[in-house]
Amino acid sequence: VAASIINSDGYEAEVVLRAANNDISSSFGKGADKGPEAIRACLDRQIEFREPRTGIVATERLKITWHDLGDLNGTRTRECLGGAIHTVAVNCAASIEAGRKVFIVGGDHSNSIGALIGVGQRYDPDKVTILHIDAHHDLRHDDADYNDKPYGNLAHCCAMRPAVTAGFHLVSVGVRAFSLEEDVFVQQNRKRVKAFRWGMERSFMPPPVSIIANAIETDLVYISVDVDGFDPAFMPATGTPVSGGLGWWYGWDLLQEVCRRKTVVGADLCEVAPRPNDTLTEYNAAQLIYCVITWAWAAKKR
Ligand SMILES: [Mn+2]
Repeated sequence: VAASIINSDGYEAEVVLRAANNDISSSFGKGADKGPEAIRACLDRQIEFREPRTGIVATERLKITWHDLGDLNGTRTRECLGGAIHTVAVNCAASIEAGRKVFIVGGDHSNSIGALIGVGQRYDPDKVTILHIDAHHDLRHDDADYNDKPYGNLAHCCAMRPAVTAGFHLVSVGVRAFSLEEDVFVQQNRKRVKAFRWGMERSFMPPPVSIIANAIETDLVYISVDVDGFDPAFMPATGTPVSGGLGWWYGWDLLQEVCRRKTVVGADLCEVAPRPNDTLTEYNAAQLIYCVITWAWAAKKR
């Protein structure tokens, strides 16, 4: 049997990759519910075991399992979305309680709502900062302004708002498409929300990653990656692409710096919507997941 990064069938696992197959509330391009399966194939067959920057082989240090939550779409009603979020929350809290590291593999970004409910049951939200890479703030109150069939405050465009309301700190990076309402929310919540927006002035250059890492004031960090935060050159297969996002190696630098400095309590990566004859996005997503596992958890295991 060929070796896979998924090297445990569960019982003794230290890291749980949890497949959250839902795409109920995405607002434009569909297909994020097929993301986990495509990412899994890359983890099984394509990603190198040796992380190139540290030389660490995470699978030699950690037992990593895959837990598929099954089809979470149901009949794609708001009730189903609430159920999906609840399922993610319960499973996330149980894994943390059992001492496991959780990495949610989405699915649309509403999965973060569930994951952070689960994290908030184990950790004081005031002691946790969400490092949020995304083209969008995801701070809408609800999706009624653009959605014909509103999913209310559970939609993927609201992914970060309940967490801020619950008391988590938020550092958003790469934001470059947002509503007036979200802008006002950021201004009104400056104590909890810091935004590093991309391209808001002429000849924009991204800040050194140390500036962003310095903006994280807590030791505990939860990482949420919406792949549309990266430039679509690297992450083309996603429902709401926006040009001019994080560069590939810049994203590595940022994630590596934060993983090195901080204690990562959990993570998610969402919004991979695979498309035919193109594996770049799921491959890059799988690579980022494996990098975070290596830098945040394997590198610190002794
Ligand atoms: Mn998002």
